[in-house]
Amino acid sequence: MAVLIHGRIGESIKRKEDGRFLRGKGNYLDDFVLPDMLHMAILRSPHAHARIKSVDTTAASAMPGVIAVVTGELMAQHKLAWMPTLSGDTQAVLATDKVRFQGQEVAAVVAETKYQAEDARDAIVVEYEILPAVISPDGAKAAGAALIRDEKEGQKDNHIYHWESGDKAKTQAAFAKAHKVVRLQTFYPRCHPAPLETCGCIADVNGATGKATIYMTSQAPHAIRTVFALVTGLPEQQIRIISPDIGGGFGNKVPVYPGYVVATAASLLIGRPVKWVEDRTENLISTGFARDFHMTGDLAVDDKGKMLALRVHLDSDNGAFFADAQPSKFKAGLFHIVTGSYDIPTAHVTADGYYTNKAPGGVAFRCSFRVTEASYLIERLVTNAAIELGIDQAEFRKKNFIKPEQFPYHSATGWVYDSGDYPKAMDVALEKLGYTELRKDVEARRKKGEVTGIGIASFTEVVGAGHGAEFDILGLRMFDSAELRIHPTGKAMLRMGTKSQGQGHETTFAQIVTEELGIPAADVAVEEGDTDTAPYGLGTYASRSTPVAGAATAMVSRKIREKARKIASHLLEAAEEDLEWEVGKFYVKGSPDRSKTIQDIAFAAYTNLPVGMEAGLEGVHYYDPPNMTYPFGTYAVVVDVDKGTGQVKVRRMVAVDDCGVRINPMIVEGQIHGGLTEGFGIAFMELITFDSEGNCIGSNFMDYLLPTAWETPKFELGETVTPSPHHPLGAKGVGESATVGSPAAYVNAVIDALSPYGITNIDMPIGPDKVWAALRSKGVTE
Ligand code: MCN
Ligand code: CUN
Repeated sequence: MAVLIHGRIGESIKRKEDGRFLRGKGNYLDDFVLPDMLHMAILRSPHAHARIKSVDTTAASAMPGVIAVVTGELMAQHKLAWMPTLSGDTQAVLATDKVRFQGQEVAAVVAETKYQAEDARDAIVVEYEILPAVISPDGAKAAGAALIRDEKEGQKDNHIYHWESGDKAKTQAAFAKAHKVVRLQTFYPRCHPAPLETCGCIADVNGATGKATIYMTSQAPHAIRTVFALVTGLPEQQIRIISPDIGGGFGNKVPVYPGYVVATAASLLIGRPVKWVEDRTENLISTGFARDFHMTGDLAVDDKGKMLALRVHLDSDNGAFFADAQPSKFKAGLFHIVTGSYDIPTAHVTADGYYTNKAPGGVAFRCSFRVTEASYLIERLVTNAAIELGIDQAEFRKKNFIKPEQFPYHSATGWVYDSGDYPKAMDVALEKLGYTELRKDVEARRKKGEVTGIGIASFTEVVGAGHGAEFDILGLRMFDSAELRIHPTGKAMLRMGTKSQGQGHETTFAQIVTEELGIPAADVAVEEGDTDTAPYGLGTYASRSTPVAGAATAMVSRKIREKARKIASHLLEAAEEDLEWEVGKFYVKGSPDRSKTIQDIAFAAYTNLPVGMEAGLEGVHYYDPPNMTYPFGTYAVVVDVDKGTGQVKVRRMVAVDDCGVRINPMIVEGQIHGGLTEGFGIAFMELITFDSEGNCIGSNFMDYLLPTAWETPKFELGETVTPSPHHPLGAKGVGESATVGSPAAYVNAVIDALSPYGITNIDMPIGPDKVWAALRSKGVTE
């Protein structure tokens, strides 16, 4: 009889980590207090662009409790005034020559208490000569624009990169034959991941042993260890990065920030631990932002409504330093996915990156390396095209979807989609929504003068980088790892190269071990984030943990199962070939009573081994996936617009996701709820913008509006399951899907509602002011 083993794949078991989180017993960075610890505060530039004439630290140095005042000049003496970025550019650690964005790090104070450090910081006197600020790619291109990176040899303008993908000639030829070309010019504005916990570190360099232990809010501790070793010259075994519990990352905690470098240098020089924790404004104005893509898309369609070709140009606003985190081959990230869910025969994409006087970054915020922008553009363009062609949005999509039998599908930009069933996900969504009836209802309401509409987005994502040959960060191949040790009593310890920030890894990865070995999930401890103990991995972002480290966990479990079979054969005195595996035990074929559980076998691995066999039951696996995984879904939104105020109300939001096999359905739904909320925030509320002098507007939660349960609509979820053919469990990543797919659905609904008035675009966030102005511009009043 099969025994029920708690926590297998598909079971919505409660999150193991929540016991400590719900009791306020998590261990976040700021909870750590080390003996003799000092505190650091950073002085930031009030100007977006200015030459530094002088930095006077005399008064600050004399303030109570101050141990050191660190300037760019001091860092330069140690060759640490500049550091490399993830994109192979350089970034100032502390400014020496100029400041290039508001909030840039200029100097730091290390003192006995945080308050003393902050008071002394305010006593540093910096003399600036203000320069004109560049705040957009258009500004960066303009004749006579201020040269931002004048310190870079050979840099004569503000252009960073040009990048192309697809087939230009073939695309041009297809456009020449088109029945109709629909154009959408749209801006995906700068927004910010804004995790509840801001970024920070405690650097503890031990003067006696030379070992640097750095507690850090990092999504990728191993990669950071290697980068630190390369930048500082410290031997890598002497560097230990510990990422404790993380209070949300959303991509914000991937980059290396100047504060980490300064705190580490300060600890090294002073010989005491140094803690640095950002406040909210510092987080919003200086750390990894997201998007800021200005996009133009042209879609060529034939007279039967079939898509013929796609042409896209984008200008990317990268801020003052090119610090976008993306695989080094892909300058505009994975924007290649811009043909989305559609069988478009040919496409051509061009991208140009520009320096501006804004904070650097660019990859953050549940984005899978710019898939978000690509998905937004194609889904907006497809709805606009349907409206312009007079075809139903859903029908136009169905007519052009990649068909289930076309997988593995080779996209026009050279990518191979692993699996998908787009029509099915759409059908489930339309059914749930009651689409046919709703469309009639929309028509009826419009006749009564109401402004209402339905928006659809049928997104395709690409997540789970590597494989390592194509995907790397600074040359480090994007594989990932799992190390599993089974203790004599049958309990287990699983360690991985990834790092949860709230995604529930301690639960879901234990469930993979349960599925593969039959050890109950409660008996499997999962540990991540300590580079002294965890196997090497590239970390958690791009929804890669399940596709890569999850696969590694399955593989290492299977390796261990093979050794377990040998031990079972010894214990049962039966040939290995005569043993059958059933989750949790081996039994002799035909005699199910003659069996040994995984716990019996684990004990034997330390007490009663076959002659000549190595003791123990453990292993490690480094998994380099053969391909990415391509989760997808259809989101549908119904909105009502108040003509008088421009207020948009989301009446319905249906989200059907397909992420292959779901390990823990409840956690997956939690991920989707979070993503739909963030997508809602981006579509309607959140904006990091700048005035003409480069002052950041959106530097606090009064101006940068995060949605709460009050604003967000009720989410109605659905699912389909199309396994990934190359993942050992058939799972695809899901952590970013809802943030990627939902903004276009929300905006499409608004555009559909406004389409009778000839309105084709409003840039996010769609506040009532913009809707009101758009309606008034078309002569619509109350
Ligand atoms: N999962 C599952 N079945 C699947 C896919 C995933 O049960 N088929 C589970 C996983 O096992 C994991 C969770 O869902 O517990 C998310 O898995 P995955 O899609 O692999 O994504 P990652 O774990 O790599 O998380 C990264 C992703 C990213 S890139 C951002 S940004 C983001 C996101 O996750 N940041 C988050 N979700 C977040 N959720 C929280 N609470 N906090 C963040 O900072
Ligand atoms: Cu781009 S945000 Mo997530 O990949 O950490």
